[in-house]
Amino acid sequence: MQEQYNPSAIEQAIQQRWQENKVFEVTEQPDKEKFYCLSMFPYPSGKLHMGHVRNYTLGDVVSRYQRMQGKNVLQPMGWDAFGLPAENAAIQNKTAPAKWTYQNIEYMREQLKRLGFGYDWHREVATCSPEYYRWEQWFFTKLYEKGLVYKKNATVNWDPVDQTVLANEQVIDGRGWRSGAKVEQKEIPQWFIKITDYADELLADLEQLDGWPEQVKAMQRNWIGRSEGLAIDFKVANSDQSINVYTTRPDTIYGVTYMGLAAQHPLAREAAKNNPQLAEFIEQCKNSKVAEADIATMEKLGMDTGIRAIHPMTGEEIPVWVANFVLMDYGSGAVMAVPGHDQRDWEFASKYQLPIVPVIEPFSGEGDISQAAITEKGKVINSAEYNGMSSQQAFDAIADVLEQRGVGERSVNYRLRDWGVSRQRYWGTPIPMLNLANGESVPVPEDQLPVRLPEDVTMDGVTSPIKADPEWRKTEYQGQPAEHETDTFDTFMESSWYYARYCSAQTDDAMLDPEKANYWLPVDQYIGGIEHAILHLLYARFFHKLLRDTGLVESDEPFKRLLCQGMVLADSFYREDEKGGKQWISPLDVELEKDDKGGVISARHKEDGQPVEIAGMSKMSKSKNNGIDPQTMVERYGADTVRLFMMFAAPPEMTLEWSDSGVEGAQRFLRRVWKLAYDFIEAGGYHDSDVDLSKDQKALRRELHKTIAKVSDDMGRRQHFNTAIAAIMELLNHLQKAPMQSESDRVVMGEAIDAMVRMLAPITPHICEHLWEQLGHQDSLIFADWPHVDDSALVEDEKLIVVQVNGKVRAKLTISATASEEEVQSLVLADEAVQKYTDGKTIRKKIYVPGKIFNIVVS
Ligand code: ANZ
Repeated sequence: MQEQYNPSAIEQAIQQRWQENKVFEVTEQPDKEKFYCLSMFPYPSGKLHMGHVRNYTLGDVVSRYQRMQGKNVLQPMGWDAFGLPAENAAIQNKTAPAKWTYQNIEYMREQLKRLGFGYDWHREVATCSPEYYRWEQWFFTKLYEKGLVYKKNATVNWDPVDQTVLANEQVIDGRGWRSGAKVEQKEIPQWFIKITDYADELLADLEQLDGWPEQVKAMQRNWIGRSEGLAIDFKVANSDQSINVYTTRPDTIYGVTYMGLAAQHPLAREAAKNNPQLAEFIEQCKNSKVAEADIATMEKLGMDTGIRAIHPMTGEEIPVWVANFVLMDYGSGAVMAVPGHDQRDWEFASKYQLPIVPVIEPFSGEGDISQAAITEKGKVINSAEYNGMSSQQAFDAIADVLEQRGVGERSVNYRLRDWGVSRQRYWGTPIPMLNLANGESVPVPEDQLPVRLPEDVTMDGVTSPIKADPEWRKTEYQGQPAEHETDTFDTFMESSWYYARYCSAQTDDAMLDPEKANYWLPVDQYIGGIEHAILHLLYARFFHKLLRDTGLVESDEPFKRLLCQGMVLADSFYREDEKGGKQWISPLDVELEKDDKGGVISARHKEDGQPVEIAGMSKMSKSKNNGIDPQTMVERYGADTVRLFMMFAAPPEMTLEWSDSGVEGAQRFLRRVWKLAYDFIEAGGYHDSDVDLSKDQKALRRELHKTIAKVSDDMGRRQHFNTAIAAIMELLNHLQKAPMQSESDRVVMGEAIDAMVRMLAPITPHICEHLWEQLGHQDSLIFADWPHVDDSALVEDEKLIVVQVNGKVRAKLTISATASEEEVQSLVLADEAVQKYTDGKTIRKKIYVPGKIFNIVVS
């Protein structure tokens, strides 16, 4: 064995061996417990960043740990390969998006292998390959047949100069990224999937997900946004029309002082016919796209339509306004405005001097209606016979009355909208629909799937190549000319079912082989970034239910346990340029001066030695030039060190601060492990384990088994790998101090090194595999058992009892662990050091804390 630890000499050889022996390739073994560990697949952007490394190290540690528990572990990897960045890169580099993407995949696959992640590569999927997306297309046509897919008009960002639709990312300050033209809102037909049909189930099934962070479940709940309310018809004065509104607060109905209509509301359009000013205002509203999230902060604008509505309780006439904060696609596109108790209504009323009437006295007694709306519930006032009721009582009473009169209906509303899946971009899955001459749309027949996306294209930066090519779309349907849909799917479609495809990646005659899928699913541990807490997870949960209802899987939910890892941060540095702008300097180019405690005193540029400004820790990003390239770190320190540092620096959910000294510390630790094993082997190892152990040897063994117990709990149940590593480090300190001269010394040492190597194996698999072999094991460490706790080793023969007299420590006695209280007492009282303080005094009290402290009170 080499005396020095040299990662580059061992890591690649070991990776090679894993690959040759296909140790990570798995098949279904019905008699063995399975464990499916999945990390969110990357977008093939070009190279890995530290966020990936953290995510994938966590997944690999969990996988290897579970394998050592004897489970049949599946850990796959693939590529979320469609998306806009490939189109931008293609324009910049004058290559086709496909070529750019496949090159990136090749490169990043090698990077993953170099980090030693144990993936079953024969299940690799790239979502841009026809073998993958053909099943997505097939599934979409099945959903169409089930009535879960429909087409409707929806607004898109329209660049009037380039005559093209823009993705949200391509709109910068309201203008097209390329043309600089003011972006307009345009309605075009688009495809939707009815996720709202599953809103109730998506909400209810969150209860099953015990292994998910509470915070993520709360985000899902809010996104689905179930509310209970009342739909009410307000009659329009001098007309037989009425305005239907949805409200969650019928208890405030006596506080309605005006109505608000969305700009696209049919009544608003009608009123605009002979009111050019109103028509112009509506036109303006059309061009400012409002996301629900912006409503609270946007400037509230409106215009009186001249229409009057009749209040259903008081019979009074109230004005009807068009208001920009009312959304057409929520509820019914109209609101009964209660400015006293709704902040949006309050801002609007304040601006246009509409009356604000308080009808609720909040339970807390707090709030000033002249400053802001009082949104808290409370006791009803100014509301005729309902005065004095609570909000809840008034809700029920008013809802009853309006329902009886046939102008109200209790209803449940969801904030969740149907999923618009049409994108006007090129680099995506072609939507498998045909447009017929008569205006109808039909799904592409199954035997004509996949609808292939041409890969050998030139991008002009404006129009999607499949839209620009008049030939591509031409086809036939039942002998009649027809055209292929030229829109592609939202890329969330591909990431909604990849986890299932991995289970049956080689199946080429079906989307999934149910037998295989049901063996592996659900995923036991899913790991990824919190940025996917809402949409990706919601869509994947939705798809799983769709797969279930198509008979392809049996479970209700795709991911049993979820871990969202924290961000990776690094120090950032800058210099100001002449214009006062910040020039960000890579941490690799900066030399730090530190005080004795490791605190940074100053920072200088390595090149010119001149000082640079320290901007503190922030997320590794291009904009702050503080990304640390994993490749460079692996080349410098080896994969094991990078992995160890990542797992040691913070618990998984917390942010992780990159630090050079931390990485070096990780490397030093591995050197010490290596050295200990080297010394042990040089000392001759051991040959006869049937030896009697001394007190010290037993104590060391106890230390070892205490560590195994803690590390097992930290790694398995708590998933706190950093404290597991800390415990192993402590164990190493003990081992380094222990002798190796005698055979019995080495018996204990051998057991300890063996266990330590196994405990570190999930985290630093290369060095451990090498040492394992050097220690004389024939079989790979990959399939070794996790070390077991020997309970008998934990039993202590003797205990240290602290003796206090009148609260002061006067003696420490080592007493047999099995001694009874009487025996302990007689030994304590007979002790010379104790007698010095008790002689000639009266013992008033004796208190024994078993195995720890003996208290004596004398006077
Ligand atoms: C009167 C009222 C009084 C309201 C009050 C709230 C507080 P959630 O909980 O999100 O479902 N609303 C209804 N349709 C709307 C639309 N198309 N655009 C904008 N706002 C709309 O919200 C339901 C509430 O949002 C409804 O209850 C309505 O305002 C508003 F003290 O009605 B409320």
